[in-house]
Amino acid sequence: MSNPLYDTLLGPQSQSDKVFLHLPDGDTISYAGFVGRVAQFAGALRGLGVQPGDRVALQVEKCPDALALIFGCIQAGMIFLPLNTGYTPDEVVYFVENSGARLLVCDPSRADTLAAEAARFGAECETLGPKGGSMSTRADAAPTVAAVEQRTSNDLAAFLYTSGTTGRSKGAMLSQHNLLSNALTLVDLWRFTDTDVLLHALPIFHTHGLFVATNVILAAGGSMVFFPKLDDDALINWMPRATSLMGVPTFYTRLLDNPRFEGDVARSMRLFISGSAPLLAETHRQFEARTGHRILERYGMTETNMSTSNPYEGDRRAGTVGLPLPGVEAKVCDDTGTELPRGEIGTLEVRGPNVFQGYWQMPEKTAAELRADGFFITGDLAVMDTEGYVTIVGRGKDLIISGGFNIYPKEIEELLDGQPGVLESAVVGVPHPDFGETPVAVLVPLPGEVLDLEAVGAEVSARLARFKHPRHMELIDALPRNTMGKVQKAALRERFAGLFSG
Ligand code: MCA
Ligand code: AMP
Repeated sequence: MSNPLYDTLLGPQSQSDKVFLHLPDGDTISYAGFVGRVAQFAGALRGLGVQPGDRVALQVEKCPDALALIFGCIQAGMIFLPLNTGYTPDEVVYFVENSGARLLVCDPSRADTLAAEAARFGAECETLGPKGGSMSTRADAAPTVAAVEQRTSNDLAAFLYTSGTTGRSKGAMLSQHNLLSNALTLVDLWRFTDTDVLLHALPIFHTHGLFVATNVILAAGGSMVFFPKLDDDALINWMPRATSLMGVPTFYTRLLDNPRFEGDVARSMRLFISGSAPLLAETHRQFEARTGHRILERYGMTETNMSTSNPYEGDRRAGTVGLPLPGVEAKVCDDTGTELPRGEIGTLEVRGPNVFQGYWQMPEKTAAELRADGFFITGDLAVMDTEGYVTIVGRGKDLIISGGFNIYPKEIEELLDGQPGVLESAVVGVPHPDFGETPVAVLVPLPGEVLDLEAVGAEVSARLARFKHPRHMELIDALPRNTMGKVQKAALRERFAGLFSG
């Protein structure tokens, strides 16, 4: 094979009239049409002088052209890094600099700010959005057939940036094999076929919406209804024509909150999948009571794609993330990596073709998380029962997951600590009915200072993506600390536990 990812996901259907994308307005894009558009983007990228192995940073709104550009990178052998559309220019510039991107493609509305910044790091800037942009115009002028760049399974396909408990984001390097092996395993495990119609309302800048949802549908030759974002009414309107849905838990709580979501609406559906954050067992039960469907929960990470899943046939256990995927080993370990007896709580470690190639230009961070024997230390606290079912019981890492987006308190705390008049701060995740968890910040003023929380909030808004903003900020005289001087975040979590749930 000359380019395994391209050849497997796009090759077989390149001449097919079958619908790949249903757009919410009723338009469709066939497989042949999509493959032609991908070729045009591959041509446009080459025309800009971008070479195989170069990095291409993408901060683009979800639309068919954005997806075609991603696959254009694959066809032309470039490494793409999809970025959250909520990131501020400050955040985007870090990724451009860190990755050494040759090209940044952003929304036309952001080009004025980002082009000059990208140029400082030697990157060209092009635009693409749902209504077009310079990159789409270049693609329009390119032929619908283009050479497929020779790649091997070990070549890198994508960098996905993931934050850490300390310092700034790390670029997780994912090879063609990481992505392809996982997609093929999931097609098999979840029984996807060319008759499937997936409701796709996830963003395409994360593993879930891109490498799980999109790659699984392409590998199966199915179709997807491609929504720009989650809109539960639109999902309900399309559901009788669909077979499957992949979502974060917020998808399911919003559907359950919608009075139009009645059992009959889901009559054609065969599978509802949840992941990226814990699904409450209560949501699982309510969903089954309403629809008769047991949600299939699975577990993964940016660094590993999917690692465990509840079974398609067999017992889908509420509150668990199921069994290790075929070909993936998972064990619950102590700090030294020694496996603990079943039933004991420890850190989950995973190994298999799904596990990434390390963090871009961060060998120490790679060595700290990826053991020499290939096991990746997930940082999730888990327990495995005698049958192999894994339950995630907590996190060893200081991480908040809000509506499926990861937020590292450290990043917010560093920003807050740097504000005038702030002595120190702490950020914790507290339960939120819609997003699962949300950040709350407490700030200790410098002695004798009066802190202006509004000014602090304005700085947070300017610097950090909206989803990271603390939904509540409060002044406090001193942070609760234990005798070792460590901030007792559990006490803060407890103090604010009822803030949004009452
Ligand atoms: C939007 N907002 C959020 C979030 N999303 N705030 C906190 N957390 C969020 N996740 C902000 C908006 O900017 C807006 O701000 C306000 O909240 C309300 O927006 P709304 O329109 O209600 O939001 P939405 O567009 O409906 O989005 C909510 C969402 C979305 C559907 C939960 O965030 C989403 O699609 N999340 C999925 C993320 C995902 O794909 N994760 C997978 C990561 P304002 O107050 O200014 O109006 S991959 C992964 O984790 C691993 C590998 C795995 O296992 O899959
Ligand atoms: P990310 O770094 O965005 O890939 O997020 C990965 C993290 O999301 C994991 O380390 C888990 O903490 C969490 N996660 C993903 N799926 C699940 C799940 N089904 N249940 C609980 N946590 C999950």
